[in-house]
Amino acid sequence: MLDILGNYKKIGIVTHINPDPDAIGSGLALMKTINLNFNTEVNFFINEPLTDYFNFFDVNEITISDADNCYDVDLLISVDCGSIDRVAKEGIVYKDLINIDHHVSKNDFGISNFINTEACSTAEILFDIFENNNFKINSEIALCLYYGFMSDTGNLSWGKVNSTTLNKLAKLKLYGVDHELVSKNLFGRRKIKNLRLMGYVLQNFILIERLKFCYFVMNKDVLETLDAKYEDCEGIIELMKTLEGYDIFLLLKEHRSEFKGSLRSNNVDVNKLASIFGGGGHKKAAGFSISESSDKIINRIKIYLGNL
Ligand SMILES: [Mn+2]
Repeated sequence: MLDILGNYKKIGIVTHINPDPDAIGSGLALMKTINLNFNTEVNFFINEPLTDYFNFFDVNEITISDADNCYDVDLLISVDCGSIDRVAKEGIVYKDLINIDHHVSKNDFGISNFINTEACSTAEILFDIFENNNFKINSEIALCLYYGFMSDTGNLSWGKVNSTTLNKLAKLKLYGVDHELVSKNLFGRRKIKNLRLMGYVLQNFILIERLKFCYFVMNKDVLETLDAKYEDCEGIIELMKTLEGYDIFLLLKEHRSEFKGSLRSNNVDVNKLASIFGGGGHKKAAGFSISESSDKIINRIKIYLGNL
C-alpha cells in the first residue's frame, strides 16, 4: 500500500514530542528507505534539537521545524505517535497524513494507518512494511531499525519479544549491524553526574520493610549539593527496583514547583497507585506530577499500601 509514496513530490516524516530512540531510529530508517527506493524529496522533521544522547546518529540529517522554520509537504508520515496531539508537527503544512505506530491508543488519525499493537516497536512495523513491499534496504537502514527494536524491548528483556522478533533481528544482523555498538549506545553509557547521583540514592534510599516500599525524595537541595540537574536522574528508578524483597519503588523528584514521581513495582499495580495523584502508565511502571509536599505524597502512598 505504501507504493503510493511515489505519487507524492514532497514527503515529510515526523514523530512524537520528546522523541525516544525508537522514534528517531524509525524516522531515520523511513527517510533513508524512501530515498533509496523513490525519486521523491523526503525530510525527517523534529521540533527541538536532540540531546547528545542521540549523537550515535548523524543528527544533521534531521531538519528542525518550528514556528520560524516552516515547510510544505504533500504527504506527512508520523511514526511512533500514539495520538495526534503527541505529533511534533509545528511548522509543517501538509495535505495527507499517514500514521505508523504500535501503541494501544487513539492512533488511527491518518488517511491510512499502519497500526500493529503486537509489534515490539515502530521499527518492527517498518521492517514488515519494507519486506512486504520489497523495498531495498541497506546497512544504514538496518542499523536504525535494529536500534529501534533494541530500545523498545529494553535490550530484548521486555514483554513483546517472540521468535518472530528474533527472526527479524537476525535478518537485520545480516546487513552487518554492530549489535555491541547499539547496546552500548542505548544501555551502556552514563554521565559522571548521573552515576554519582545513583550512588547517592542507593546509599540513602528509605526502606519500609512492612510495606515492602523503597523510596527516595530527590529534592532541589540534594541536586544542588551534588551539583547535578533533574535530567541526571535518568535510570535511577530502574536500578532501585532491582532490590530483592521489595515490591514498590518510588523516586520523587522536585522539578520546578512540583514533584514528579516515578513508580515501579513487581506485584502491585502502580498504574492504579499513580492515578490517585492524577497520573498513570502501566501496571509495572507509572508516573505522576503533583504540587504537594513530599511528606504528604509519601504519607498518602503509605496509607494506600497499608490498606491493600
Ligand atoms: Mn516505540
